[in-house]
Amino acid sequence: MAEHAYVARALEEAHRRNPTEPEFLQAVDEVFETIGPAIKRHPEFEQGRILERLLEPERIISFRVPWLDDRNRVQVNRGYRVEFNSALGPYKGGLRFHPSVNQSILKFLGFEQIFKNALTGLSLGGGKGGSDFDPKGKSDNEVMRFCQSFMTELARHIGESTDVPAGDIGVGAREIGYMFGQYKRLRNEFTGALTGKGLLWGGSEIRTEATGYGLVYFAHEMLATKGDSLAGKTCIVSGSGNVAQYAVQKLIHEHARVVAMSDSGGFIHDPEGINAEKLEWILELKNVRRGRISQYAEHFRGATFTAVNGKTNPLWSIKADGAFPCATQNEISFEDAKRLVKNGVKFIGEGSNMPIVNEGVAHLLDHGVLLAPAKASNAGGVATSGLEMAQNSQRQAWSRETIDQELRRIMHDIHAACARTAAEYGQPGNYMLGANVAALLKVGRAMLEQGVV
Ligand code: NDP
Ligand code: 2IT
Repeated sequence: MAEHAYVARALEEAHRRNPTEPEFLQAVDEVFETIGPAIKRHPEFEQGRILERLLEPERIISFRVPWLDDRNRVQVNRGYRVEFNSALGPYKGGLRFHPSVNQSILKFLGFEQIFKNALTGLSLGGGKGGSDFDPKGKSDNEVMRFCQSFMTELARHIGESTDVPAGDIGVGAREIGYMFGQYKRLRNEFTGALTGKGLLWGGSEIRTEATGYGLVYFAHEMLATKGDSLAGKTCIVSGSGNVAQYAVQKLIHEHARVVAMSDSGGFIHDPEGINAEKLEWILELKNVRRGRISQYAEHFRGATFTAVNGKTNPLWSIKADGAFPCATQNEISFEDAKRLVKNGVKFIGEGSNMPIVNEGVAHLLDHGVLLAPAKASNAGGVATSGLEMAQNSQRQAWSRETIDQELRRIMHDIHAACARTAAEYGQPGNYMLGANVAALLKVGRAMLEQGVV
Protein backbone atom coordinates (compact mmCIF):
# COMPACT_ATOMS: atom_id res chain seq x y z
CA MET A 1 0.00 0.00 0.00
CA ALA A 2 1.28 3.49 0.84
CA GLU A 3 5.04 3.21 0.39
CA HIS A 4 6.03 6.41 2.18
CA ALA A 5 6.55 6.02 5.95
CA TYR A 6 4.66 9.18 6.91
CA VAL A 7 1.76 8.35 4.57
CA ALA A 8 1.61 4.80 5.95
CA ARG A 9 1.61 6.10 9.53
CA ALA A 10 -1.14 8.64 8.89
CA LEU A 11 -3.20 6.00 7.10
CA GLU A 12 -2.82 3.52 9.93
CA GLU A 13 -3.87 6.19 12.37
CA ALA A 14 -6.94 6.99 10.22
CA HIS A 15 -7.97 3.33 10.32
CA ARG A 16 -7.40 3.15 14.06
CA ARG A 17 -9.45 6.28 14.73
CA ASN A 18 -12.38 5.55 12.41
CA PRO A 19 -13.02 1.80 12.62
CA THR A 20 -16.76 2.14 12.06
CA GLU A 21 -16.52 4.25 8.89
CA PRO A 22 -15.78 1.95 5.93
CA GLU A 23 -16.75 4.38 3.17
CA PHE A 24 -14.65 7.16 4.66
CA LEU A 25 -11.66 4.81 5.00
CA GLN A 26 -12.14 3.61 1.42
CA ALA A 27 -11.97 7.19 0.12
CA VAL A 28 -8.89 7.85 2.26
CA ASP A 29 -7.18 4.62 1.10
CA GLU A 30 -7.78 5.57 -2.52
CA VAL A 31 -6.15 8.98 -2.08
CA PHE A 32 -3.27 7.79 0.12
CA GLU A 33 -2.44 5.03 -2.35
CA THR A 34 -1.26 7.68 -4.81
CA ILE A 35 0.29 10.53 -2.81
CA GLY A 36 3.55 8.97 -1.53
CA PRO A 37 5.80 10.50 -4.23
CA ALA A 38 4.33 13.97 -3.68
CA ILE A 39 4.80 13.77 0.09
CA LYS A 40 8.39 12.71 -0.52
CA ARG A 41 8.99 15.86 -2.57
CA HIS A 42 7.34 18.02 0.09
CA PRO A 43 8.77 17.21 3.52
CA GLU A 44 7.12 20.40 4.84
CA PHE A 45 3.79 18.53 4.65
CA GLU A 46 5.01 16.03 7.22
CA GLN A 47 6.40 18.78 9.44
CA GLY A 48 3.04 20.55 9.32
CA ARG A 49 1.19 17.25 9.85
CA ILE A 50 -0.97 18.11 6.89
CA LEU A 51 -2.31 14.57 6.41
CA GLU A 52 -3.50 14.21 10.01
CA ARG A 53 -5.14 17.63 9.83
CA LEU A 54 -6.78 16.85 6.48
CA LEU A 55 -8.29 13.66 7.90
CA GLU A 56 -10.04 15.41 10.76
CA PRO A 57 -13.14 17.41 9.76
CA GLU A 58 -13.05 20.95 11.12
CA ARG A 59 -16.57 20.35 12.46
CA ILE A 60 -19.33 17.73 12.29
CA ILE A 61 -22.85 18.83 13.11
CA SER A 62 -25.51 16.22 13.78
CA PHE A 63 -29.07 17.06 14.68
CA ARG A 64 -32.65 15.84 15.13
CA VAL A 65 -35.14 16.51 12.34
CA PRO A 66 -38.71 16.02 13.57
CA TRP A 67 -41.62 16.50 11.16
CA LEU A 68 -45.29 15.62 10.72
CA ASP A 69 -46.37 13.29 7.91
CA ASP A 70 -49.66 13.60 6.03
CA ARG A 71 -51.45 11.54 8.68
CA ASN A 72 -50.19 13.89 11.38
CA ARG A 73 -47.85 11.26 12.80
CA VAL A 74 -44.52 12.45 14.19
CA GLN A 75 -41.51 11.30 12.17
CA VAL A 76 -37.89 11.68 13.28
CA ASN A 77 -34.84 11.71 11.02
CA ARG A 78 -31.19 12.51 11.57
CA GLY A 79 -29.57 15.50 9.88
CA TYR A 80 -25.86 16.23 9.38
CA ARG A 81 -23.42 18.74 8.03
CA VAL A 82 -19.74 17.79 7.83
CA GLU A 83 -17.68 21.00 7.55
CA PHE A 84 -14.50 19.31 6.46
CA ASN A 85 -11.96 21.86 5.28
CA SER A 86 -12.02 25.61 4.74
CA ALA A 87 -8.43 26.21 3.59
CA LEU A 88 -9.51 27.36 0.13
CA GLY A 89 -12.88 28.99 0.81
CA PRO A 90 -16.25 28.55 2.51
CA TYR A 91 -17.32 24.94 3.00
CA LYS A 92 -19.05 23.83 -0.19
CA GLY A 93 -20.79 20.61 -1.12
CA GLY A 94 -24.13 18.95 -1.56
CA LEU A 95 -26.84 17.61 0.71
CA ARG A 96 -27.91 13.99 0.26
CA PHE A 97 -31.32 12.68 1.33
CA HIS A 98 -31.27 8.89 1.21
CA PRO A 99 -32.05 6.19 3.82
CA SER A 100 -28.44 4.94 3.65
CA VAL A 101 -26.97 8.29 4.79
CA ASN A 102 -24.74 8.07 7.85
CA GLN A 103 -21.61 9.79 9.15
CA SER A 104 -19.25 7.47 7.26
CA ILE A 105 -20.88 8.22 3.91
CA LEU A 106 -20.95 11.95 4.52
CA LYS A 107 -17.32 11.97 5.66
CA PHE A 108 -16.27 10.11 2.51
CA LEU A 109 -18.21 12.58 0.38
CA GLY A 110 -16.88 15.58 2.32
CA PHE A 111 -13.30 14.32 2.08
CA GLU A 112 -13.61 13.85 -1.69
CA GLN A 113 -15.19 17.27 -1.98
CA ILE A 114 -12.08 19.00 -0.53
CA PHE A 115 -9.97 17.66 -3.38
CA LYS A 116 -12.61 18.13 -6.08
CA ASN A 117 -13.23 21.73 -5.11
CA ALA A 118 -9.49 22.43 -5.12
CA LEU A 119 -9.31 21.18 -8.71
CA THR A 120 -11.99 23.63 -9.90
CA GLY A 121 -9.58 26.54 -9.38
CA LEU A 122 -12.33 28.42 -7.52
CA SER A 123 -12.32 29.55 -3.91
CA LEU A 124 -14.23 26.64 -2.37
CA GLY A 125 -13.64 24.62 0.79
CA GLY A 126 -15.07 21.12 1.24
CA GLY A 127 -18.21 19.96 3.03
CA LYS A 128 -21.18 17.64 2.71
CA GLY A 129 -24.40 17.01 4.55
CA GLY A 130 -27.77 15.39 4.40
CA SER A 131 -30.19 13.11 6.14
CA ASP A 132 -31.42 9.53 6.26
CA PHE A 133 -34.80 10.89 5.12
CA ASP A 134 -36.17 9.05 2.07
CA PRO A 135 -38.01 11.41 -0.30
CA LYS A 136 -39.30 8.43 -2.30
CA GLY A 137 -43.04 7.91 -1.92
CA LYS A 138 -43.47 11.12 0.11
CA SER A 139 -45.98 13.80 -0.90
CA ASP A 140 -44.77 17.30 -1.84
CA ASN A 141 -46.14 18.57 1.46
CA GLU A 142 -44.25 15.95 3.44
CA VAL A 143 -41.04 16.83 1.60
CA MET A 144 -41.69 20.51 2.32
CA ARG A 145 -42.28 19.95 6.03
CA PHE A 146 -39.15 17.83 6.25
CA CYS A 147 -37.05 20.42 4.39
CA GLN A 148 -38.35 23.22 6.61
CA SER A 149 -37.51 21.30 9.77
CA PHE A 150 -34.08 20.31 8.41
CA MET A 151 -33.30 23.94 7.53
CA THR A 152 -34.57 25.26 10.86
CA GLU A 153 -31.48 23.72 12.43
CA LEU A 154 -29.06 23.94 9.48
CA ALA A 155 -29.68 27.69 8.97
CA ARG A 156 -27.63 28.64 12.01
CA HIS A 157 -24.56 26.87 10.59
CA ILE A 158 -24.53 28.04 6.96
CA GLY A 159 -24.26 31.31 5.05
CA GLU A 160 -22.92 32.72 1.79
CA SER A 161 -19.41 33.18 3.26
CA THR A 162 -19.48 30.29 5.73
CA ASP A 163 -20.93 27.14 4.22
CA VAL A 164 -22.95 26.86 1.02
CA PRO A 165 -24.85 23.55 0.52
CA ALA A 166 -26.38 22.34 -2.76
CA GLY A 167 -28.06 19.20 -4.11
CA ASP A 168 -26.94 15.57 -4.31
CA ILE A 169 -28.86 12.28 -4.31
CA GLY A 170 -32.49 12.96 -3.36
CA VAL A 171 -32.01 16.73 -3.30
CA GLY A 172 -33.00 18.54 -6.48
CA ALA A 173 -34.79 21.74 -7.48
CA ARG A 174 -37.86 21.01 -5.32
CA GLU A 175 -35.90 20.39 -2.11
CA ILE A 176 -33.54 23.35 -2.66
CA GLY A 177 -36.61 25.55 -3.17
CA TYR A 178 -38.22 24.53 0.11
CA MET A 179 -34.93 24.85 2.00
CA PHE A 180 -34.15 28.26 0.52
CA GLY A 181 -37.63 29.51 1.41
CA GLN A 182 -37.16 28.49 5.04
CA TYR A 183 -33.59 29.86 5.21
CA LYS A 184 -34.76 33.25 3.95
CA ARG A 185 -37.61 33.30 6.41
CA LEU A 186 -35.42 32.46 9.39
CA ARG A 187 -32.57 34.82 8.54
CA ASN A 188 -34.59 37.59 6.96
CA GLU A 189 -32.06 37.94 4.17
CA PHE A 190 -31.91 37.00 0.50
CA THR A 191 -28.39 35.68 0.04
CA GLY A 192 -26.77 32.86 -1.88
CA ALA A 193 -26.50 30.44 1.05
CA LEU A 194 -27.54 27.54 -1.20
CA THR A 195 -26.75 26.79 -4.85
CA GLY A 196 -28.88 24.95 -7.36
CA LYS A 197 -31.58 27.58 -6.85
CA GLY A 198 -34.40 28.21 -9.33
CA LEU A 199 -33.61 30.53 -12.23
CA LEU A 200 -36.24 33.02 -11.04
CA TRP A 201 -34.65 33.48 -7.62
CA GLY A 202 -30.87 33.57 -7.86
CA GLY A 203 -30.09 30.26 -9.53
CA SER A 204 -27.55 29.95 -12.32
CA GLU A 205 -28.09 28.89 -15.89
CA ILE A 206 -26.50 25.47 -16.62
CA ARG A 207 -26.24 24.45 -12.92
CA THR A 208 -28.87 21.73 -13.48
CA GLU A 209 -26.96 20.34 -16.46
CA ALA A 210 -23.44 21.08 -15.21
CA THR A 211 -22.37 17.80 -13.62
CA GLY A 212 -23.48 15.65 -16.56
CA TYR A 213 -22.21 18.08 -19.18
CA GLY A 214 -18.88 18.51 -17.39
CA LEU A 215 -18.47 14.74 -17.17
CA VAL A 216 -18.81 14.42 -20.93
CA TYR A 217 -16.51 17.41 -21.54
CA PHE A 218 -13.89 15.63 -19.44
CA ALA A 219 -14.36 12.34 -21.35
CA HIS A 220 -14.04 14.30 -24.58
CA GLU A 221 -10.67 15.73 -23.43
CA MET A 222 -9.48 12.33 -22.26
CA LEU A 223 -10.28 10.65 -25.58
CA ALA A 224 -8.72 13.54 -27.50
CA THR A 225 -5.34 12.68 -25.92
CA LYS A 226 -5.62 9.40 -27.86
CA GLY A 227 -6.75 11.12 -31.06
CA ASP A 228 -10.20 9.65 -30.44
CA SER A 229 -13.71 11.01 -29.83
CA LEU A 230 -17.09 9.96 -28.43
CA ALA A 231 -18.74 9.87 -31.85
CA GLY A 232 -20.11 6.42 -32.63
CA LYS A 233 -19.09 4.98 -29.27
CA THR A 234 -21.52 2.66 -27.49
CA CYS A 235 -21.98 3.82 -23.90
CA ILE A 236 -23.73 2.54 -20.80
CA VAL A 237 -24.86 4.96 -18.10
CA SER A 238 -26.11 4.03 -14.63
CA GLY A 239 -28.68 6.08 -12.77
CA SER A 240 -31.41 8.21 -14.30
CA GLY A 241 -31.26 11.17 -11.93
CA ASN A 242 -29.74 14.59 -12.40
CA VAL A 243 -26.20 13.58 -13.34
CA ALA A 244 -27.19 10.67 -15.59
CA GLN A 245 -29.86 12.68 -17.43
CA TYR A 246 -27.54 15.45 -18.58
CA ALA A 247 -24.60 13.14 -19.19
CA VAL A 248 -26.83 11.24 -21.62
CA GLN A 249 -28.05 14.49 -23.19
CA LYS A 250 -24.48 15.59 -23.88
CA LEU A 251 -23.43 12.10 -25.03
CA ILE A 252 -26.24 12.15 -27.59
CA HIS A 253 -25.04 15.60 -28.64
CA GLU A 254 -21.55 14.16 -29.17
CA HIS A 255 -23.06 11.38 -31.33
CA ALA A 256 -22.38 8.57 -28.89
CA ARG A 257 -24.90 5.71 -28.72
CA VAL A 258 -26.28 5.32 -25.19
CA VAL A 259 -27.87 1.90 -24.79
CA ALA A 260 -28.58 1.65 -21.05
CA MET A 261 -29.72 3.61 -18.00
CA SER A 262 -30.91 2.50 -14.57
CA ASP A 263 -32.41 3.31 -11.20
CA SER A 264 -32.32 1.44 -7.89
CA GLY A 265 -34.87 -1.08 -9.25
CA GLY A 266 -32.82 -2.22 -12.25
CA PHE A 267 -31.73 -1.16 -15.71
CA ILE A 268 -33.14 -0.76 -19.18
CA HIS A 269 -31.29 -1.90 -22.29
CA ASP A 270 -32.22 -0.26 -25.57
CA PRO A 271 -29.93 -1.64 -28.29
CA GLU A 272 -31.21 0.96 -30.77
CA GLY A 273 -29.95 3.71 -28.52
CA ILE A 274 -31.66 6.37 -26.42
CA ASN A 275 -32.22 9.35 -28.71
CA ALA A 276 -33.12 12.94 -27.76
CA GLU A 277 -36.83 12.22 -27.94
CA LYS A 278 -36.63 9.14 -25.71
CA LEU A 279 -34.47 11.09 -23.25
CA GLU A 280 -37.13 13.84 -23.08
CA TRP A 281 -39.60 11.11 -22.10
CA ILE A 282 -37.21 9.92 -19.35
CA LEU A 283 -36.80 13.48 -18.02
CA GLU A 284 -40.58 13.85 -17.78
CA LEU A 285 -40.88 10.39 -16.19
CA LYS A 286 -38.23 11.09 -13.56
CA ASN A 287 -38.57 14.81 -12.85
CA VAL A 288 -42.32 15.34 -13.16
CA ARG A 289 -44.08 11.98 -12.72
CA ARG A 290 -41.36 10.62 -10.41
CA GLY A 291 -41.78 7.18 -12.00
CA ARG A 292 -39.55 4.12 -12.32
CA ILE A 293 -37.11 3.38 -15.18
CA SER A 294 -38.84 0.00 -15.75
CA GLN A 295 -41.67 2.01 -17.37
CA TYR A 296 -39.31 2.83 -20.25
CA ALA A 297 -39.33 -0.80 -21.38
CA GLU A 298 -43.13 -0.84 -21.26
CA HIS A 299 -43.27 2.29 -23.40
CA PHE A 300 -40.53 1.80 -26.02
CA ARG A 301 -40.50 -1.28 -28.21
CA GLY A 302 -37.21 -3.18 -28.43
CA ALA A 303 -36.08 -2.13 -24.95
CA THR A 304 -35.84 -4.57 -22.06
CA PHE A 305 -35.86 -4.08 -18.30
CA THR A 306 -33.80 -6.21 -15.90
CA ALA A 307 -34.47 -5.99 -12.18
CA VAL A 308 -31.34 -5.84 -10.04
CA ASN A 309 -30.91 -6.68 -6.39
CA GLY A 310 -27.63 -8.55 -6.09
CA LYS A 311 -24.08 -7.47 -5.33
CA THR A 312 -22.96 -7.45 -8.93
CA ASN A 313 -24.93 -5.52 -11.50
CA PRO A 314 -25.56 -7.12 -14.91
CA LEU A 315 -25.82 -3.59 -16.32
CA TRP A 316 -22.01 -3.63 -16.46
CA SER A 317 -22.09 -6.84 -18.56
CA ILE A 318 -23.52 -5.00 -21.54
CA LYS A 319 -20.78 -4.74 -24.13
CA ALA A 320 -19.75 -1.10 -24.56
CA ASP A 321 -16.82 1.17 -25.40
CA GLY A 322 -17.53 3.51 -22.52
CA ALA A 323 -19.19 3.31 -19.10
CA PHE A 324 -20.50 6.23 -17.06
CA PRO A 325 -21.53 5.28 -13.52
CA CYS A 326 -23.85 8.09 -12.39
CA ALA A 327 -25.87 6.56 -9.52
CA THR A 328 -24.02 5.99 -6.24
CA GLN A 329 -20.86 4.80 -4.45
CA ASN A 330 -19.50 1.28 -4.96
CA GLU A 331 -21.89 0.54 -7.81
CA ILE A 332 -19.07 -1.20 -9.72
CA SER A 333 -17.78 -4.21 -7.79
CA PHE A 334 -14.49 -6.01 -8.48
CA GLU A 335 -16.47 -8.60 -10.45
CA ASP A 336 -18.15 -5.86 -12.47
CA ALA A 337 -14.76 -4.24 -13.19
CA LYS A 338 -13.39 -7.58 -14.40
CA ARG A 339 -16.40 -8.03 -16.66
CA LEU A 340 -16.01 -4.55 -18.10
CA VAL A 341 -12.37 -5.27 -18.95
CA LYS A 342 -13.24 -8.64 -20.44
CA ASN A 343 -15.85 -6.99 -22.65
CA GLY A 344 -13.27 -4.53 -23.93
CA VAL A 345 -14.37 -1.29 -22.26
CA LYS A 346 -12.01 1.54 -23.31
CA PHE A 347 -12.97 4.43 -21.06
CA ILE A 348 -14.89 5.11 -17.87
CA GLY A 349 -16.14 8.48 -16.69
CA GLU A 350 -17.09 8.59 -13.02
CA GLY A 351 -20.20 10.73 -12.59
CA SER A 352 -21.08 9.40 -9.14
CA ASN A 353 -18.66 9.82 -6.26
CA MET A 354 -16.45 6.75 -5.62
CA PRO A 355 -18.48 4.47 -7.92
CA ILE A 356 -15.83 1.74 -8.14
CA VAL A 357 -14.43 -0.35 -5.29
CA ASN A 358 -10.68 0.20 -4.89
CA GLU A 359 -9.72 -3.26 -6.20
CA GLY A 360 -11.82 -2.50 -9.27
CA VAL A 361 -10.00 0.78 -9.88
CA ALA A 362 -6.64 -1.01 -9.68
CA HIS A 363 -7.83 -3.71 -12.09
CA LEU A 364 -9.09 -1.17 -14.63
CA LEU A 365 -5.87 0.88 -14.46
CA ASP A 366 -3.75 -2.28 -14.77
CA HIS A 367 -5.62 -3.10 -17.97
CA GLY A 368 -5.08 0.30 -19.55
CA VAL A 369 -8.67 1.53 -19.29
CA LEU A 370 -8.86 5.35 -19.45
CA LEU A 371 -10.37 6.21 -16.10
CA ALA A 372 -11.72 9.67 -15.28
CA PRO A 373 -11.87 9.93 -11.46
CA ALA A 374 -14.96 11.52 -9.93
CA LYS A 375 -13.01 14.24 -8.13
CA ALA A 376 -12.03 15.58 -11.53
CA SER A 377 -14.72 14.40 -13.91
CA ASN A 378 -17.81 15.32 -11.87
CA ALA A 379 -16.40 18.65 -10.66
CA GLY A 380 -18.48 20.57 -13.23
CA GLY A 381 -21.45 20.61 -10.85
CA VAL A 382 -19.69 22.23 -7.93
CA ALA A 383 -17.71 24.49 -10.29
CA THR A 384 -20.96 25.87 -11.67
CA SER A 385 -22.17 26.23 -8.08
CA GLY A 386 -19.07 28.39 -7.61
CA LEU A 387 -20.18 30.46 -10.60
CA GLU A 388 -23.65 30.75 -9.04
CA MET A 389 -22.04 32.11 -5.86
CA ALA A 390 -20.07 34.65 -7.90
CA GLN A 391 -23.24 35.79 -9.70
CA ASN A 392 -25.12 36.06 -6.39
CA SER A 393 -22.45 38.28 -4.82
CA GLN A 394 -22.50 40.53 -7.89
CA ARG A 395 -26.31 40.44 -7.93
CA GLN A 396 -26.09 39.60 -11.60
CA ALA A 397 -27.04 36.70 -13.85
CA TRP A 398 -24.70 35.63 -16.60
CA SER A 399 -25.91 34.19 -19.90
CA ARG A 400 -26.17 30.48 -20.67
CA GLU A 401 -23.43 30.82 -23.27
CA THR A 402 -21.03 32.51 -20.83
CA ILE A 403 -21.53 29.83 -18.21
CA ASP A 404 -21.27 26.91 -20.63
CA GLN A 405 -18.05 28.38 -21.96
CA GLU A 406 -16.69 28.77 -18.41
CA LEU A 407 -17.70 25.19 -17.61
CA ARG A 408 -15.89 23.91 -20.70
CA ARG A 409 -12.79 25.93 -19.78
CA ILE A 410 -12.83 24.66 -16.19
CA MET A 411 -13.18 21.01 -17.30
CA HIS A 412 -10.42 21.51 -19.83
CA ASP A 413 -8.14 23.00 -17.15
CA ILE A 414 -8.93 20.22 -14.65
CA HIS A 415 -8.13 17.61 -17.29
CA ALA A 416 -4.87 19.39 -18.15
CA ALA A 417 -3.84 19.69 -14.48
CA CYS A 418 -4.51 15.98 -13.86
CA ALA A 419 -2.67 14.89 -17.01
CA ARG A 420 0.29 17.19 -16.31
CA THR A 421 0.62 16.07 -12.69
CA ALA A 422 0.36 12.37 -13.61
CA ALA A 423 3.15 12.81 -16.17
CA GLU A 424 5.27 14.82 -13.73
CA TYR A 425 5.08 11.93 -11.27
CA GLY A 426 6.02 9.33 -13.86
CA GLN A 427 2.55 7.86 -14.44
CA PRO A 428 1.18 9.50 -17.60
CA GLY A 429 -2.50 8.75 -18.16
CA ASN A 430 -3.13 7.93 -14.48
CA TYR A 431 -5.78 10.59 -13.85
CA MET A 432 -6.48 9.15 -10.41
CA LEU A 433 -2.95 9.99 -9.27
CA GLY A 434 -3.01 13.28 -11.16
CA ALA A 435 -6.23 14.45 -9.49
CA ASN A 436 -5.22 13.38 -5.98
CA VAL A 437 -1.75 14.90 -6.11
CA ALA A 438 -2.67 18.16 -7.85
CA ALA A 439 -5.45 18.76 -5.32
CA LEU A 440 -3.40 17.72 -2.29
CA LEU A 441 -0.55 20.07 -3.18
CA LYS A 442 -2.93 23.00 -3.45
CA VAL A 443 -4.91 22.36 -0.25
CA GLY A 444 -1.78 21.39 1.70
CA ARG A 445 0.06 24.56 0.71
CA ALA A 446 -2.91 26.73 1.66
CA MET A 447 -3.09 25.00 5.05
CA LEU A 448 0.62 25.53 5.70
CA GLU A 449 0.37 29.22 4.80
CA GLN A 450 -2.52 29.68 7.23
CA GLY A 451 -0.65 28.28 10.23
CA VAL A 452 -1.71 25.67 12.73
CA VAL A 453 -5.50 25.96 12.65
P1 NDP B 1 -30.38 11.81 -8.11
O1 NDP B 1 -31.05 11.60 -6.82
O2 NDP B 1 -30.88 12.84 -9.04
O3 NDP B 1 -30.28 10.44 -8.92
C1 NDP B 1 -29.68 9.33 -8.38
C2 NDP B 1 -29.87 8.15 -9.32
O4 NDP B 1 -29.08 7.06 -8.84
C3 NDP B 1 -31.30 7.64 -9.36
O5 NDP B 1 -31.56 7.08 -10.61
C4 NDP B 1 -31.31 6.60 -8.25
O6 NDP B 1 -32.31 5.61 -8.39
C5 NDP B 1 -29.94 5.99 -8.41
N1 NDP B 1 -29.47 5.50 -7.10
C6 NDP B 1 -29.29 6.22 -5.99
N2 NDP B 1 -28.88 5.45 -4.98
C7 NDP B 1 -28.82 4.20 -5.47
C8 NDP B 1 -28.47 2.97 -4.91
N3 NDP B 1 -28.10 2.85 -3.63
N4 NDP B 1 -28.48 1.88 -5.73
C9 NDP B 1 -28.87 1.98 -7.02
N5 NDP B 1 -29.22 3.13 -7.60
C10 NDP B 1 -29.19 4.23 -6.84
O7 NDP B 1 -28.84 12.11 -7.73
P2 NDP B 1 -27.70 12.77 -8.62
O8 NDP B 1 -27.88 12.42 -10.04
O9 NDP B 1 -27.60 14.20 -8.23
O10 NDP B 1 -26.40 12.06 -8.04
C11 NDP B 1 -25.87 10.86 -8.60
C12 NDP B 1 -24.42 10.71 -8.18
O11 NDP B 1 -23.66 11.83 -8.66
C13 NDP B 1 -24.16 10.68 -6.67
O12 NDP B 1 -23.07 9.84 -6.42
C14 NDP B 1 -23.76 12.11 -6.36
O13 NDP B 1 -22.95 12.18 -5.21
C15 NDP B 1 -22.96 12.45 -7.60
N6 NDP B 1 -22.82 13.86 -7.90
C16 NDP B 1 -23.89 14.69 -8.02
C17 NDP B 1 -23.71 16.02 -8.34
C18 NDP B 1 -24.86 16.93 -8.57
O14 NDP B 1 -24.61 18.09 -8.96
N7 NDP B 1 -26.10 16.54 -8.37
C19 NDP B 1 -22.37 16.59 -8.52
C20 NDP B 1 -21.30 15.61 -8.45
C21 NDP B 1 -21.55 14.32 -8.13
P3 NDP B 1 -33.63 5.70 -7.47
O15 NDP B 1 -34.33 6.95 -7.92
O16 NDP B 1 -34.35 4.45 -7.77
O17 NDP B 1 -33.14 5.79 -6.05
O1 2IT C 1 -20.77 15.88 -5.23
C1 2IT C 1 -20.87 17.07 -5.62
O2 2IT C 1 -19.92 17.68 -6.09
C2 2IT C 1 -22.19 17.72 -5.51
N1 2IT C 1 -23.14 17.08 -5.06
C3 2IT C 1 -22.37 19.15 -5.92
C4 2IT C 1 -21.95 20.07 -4.82
C5 2IT C 1 -22.24 21.53 -5.04
O3 2IT C 1 -22.00 22.27 -4.06
O4 2IT C 1 -22.69 21.96 -6.10
